[in-house]
Amino acid sequence: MKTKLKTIQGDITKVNVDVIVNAANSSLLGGGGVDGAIHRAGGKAILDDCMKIWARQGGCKTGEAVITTAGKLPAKYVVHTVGPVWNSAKKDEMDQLLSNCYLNSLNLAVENQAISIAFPNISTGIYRFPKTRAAEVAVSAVNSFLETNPESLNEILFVCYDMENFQLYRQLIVED
Ligand code: AR6
Repeated sequence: MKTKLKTIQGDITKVNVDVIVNAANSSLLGGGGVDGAIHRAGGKAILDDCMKIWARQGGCKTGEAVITTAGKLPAKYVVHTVGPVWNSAKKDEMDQLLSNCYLNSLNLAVENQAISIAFPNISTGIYRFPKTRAAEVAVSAVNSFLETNPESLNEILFVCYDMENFQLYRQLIVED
């Protein structure tokens, strides 16, 4: 079955999918924004797993992704990825790193037998990546994943918290 791509507006901690993606920082030890919301709603089990990863590999580099339990969340797993902190002097590098976040998260989800995944708008909050540019990078990364993996997932969701992002994704995505 071909993967369905969807955009919704809301709180990612409430979404019922196998994998919720977290816009984390390289320490993996929590923070504000969606990261704070995921740790609060999922409980201590998520931080415990993050600390184990931290002890093993010293955190997570920008563009890379790691997987933990989802604790009390409806999801099975949380994939923590670290988006780039926007730097307008390095636009191409920014795009590549943000694209890597989406691709590495999707690959990790598939490796863990997930069939559905939800993404927040990585880097568009505290890390200040321009929203239009971030949405274009996100959609193009997901589309390039789907070219080589058209059926490995049932559903990919973009969960937009703010109206501006929701409108942007609505324009970029043609839902079937
Ligand atoms: N559900 C979905 N999206 C959300 C939620 C939520 N509950 N809460 C916020 N957003 P941000 P970043 C949106 O700042 O820019 C943390 O401190 C928000 O509107 O969470 O990647 C980390 O530890 C925005 O569109 O992440 C890092 O230090 C998007 O999520 C740093 O922030 C991302 O905003 C990462 O910054």
